[in-house]
Amino acid sequence: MSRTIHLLNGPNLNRLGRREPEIYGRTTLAEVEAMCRGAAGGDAIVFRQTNYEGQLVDWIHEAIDEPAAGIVINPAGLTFTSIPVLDALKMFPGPIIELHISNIHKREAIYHRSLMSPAATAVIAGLGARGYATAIRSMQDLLA
Ligand code: DHK
Repeated sequence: MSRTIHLLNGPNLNRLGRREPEIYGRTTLAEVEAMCRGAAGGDAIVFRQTNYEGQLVDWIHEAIDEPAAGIVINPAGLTFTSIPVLDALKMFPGPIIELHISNIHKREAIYHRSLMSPAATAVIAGLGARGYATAIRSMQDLLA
């Protein structure tokens, strides 16, 4: 049975590779997507990015209704502010991996408290762009 993993990205991640490379590295979002598709093997990947909170909420609803097997989400700055994204994630019945390229706990205090983590099965932070492929493989382990 084919299964789909939804990989959702929040604001400013469209500029990955050009955005504060000393923090986020020089890998572009397109390169990240290719890495994820390579890591996914037989699983289908829905890979999306938005700068808008409501669009992220709508995509989580799509994952709920499909239903997707799992969600990997980097909510970016919405991690620390968005109750609507948290509320949507709480409706998803499958595993959720919260992903951050940087180690948010080593950064400024505004990045230390994720609103998303109570809804997450697991959290990955600080592995850089390679964390996305790690998240895909970890999601497959969770789904095994
Ligand atoms: C990405 C962002 O855009 C920031 O707002 C977060 C996260 C960190 C990341 O490390 O992927 O603080």
